[in-house]
Amino acid sequence: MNSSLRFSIPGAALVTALSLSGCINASSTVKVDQPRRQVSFENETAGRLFYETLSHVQTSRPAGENKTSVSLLLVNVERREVTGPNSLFNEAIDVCDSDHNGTITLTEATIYRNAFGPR
Ligand SMILES: [Ca+2]
Repeated sequence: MNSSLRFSIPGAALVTALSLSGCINASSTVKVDQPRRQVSFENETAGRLFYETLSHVQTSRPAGENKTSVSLLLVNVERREVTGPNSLFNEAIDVCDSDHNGTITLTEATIYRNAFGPR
């Protein structure tokens, strides 16, 4: 068998597949997360209120998702970014720890629960 013929068969198959499908589609999903930030609580009650509210927020809100699509003539590329649980935790810390001193007081946890907790 001729070596140039052997290498042209996959190329011909690719051209045939592309012409039959009409375009090239590529999609990917990337999970984006970050390290969980350290935080301390004024007391056990503050910690419990924070985690109960965070649990409620996580179950009532769908995971963050960012979708980017690019289409050029015969090429369609789609990329999805899904936010991980540490990102949601850090976001909750940002909201709850209103003075950003790294300690969630009972007052801060109570305000967070009243704003985002179960009704
Ligand atoms: Ca604080």
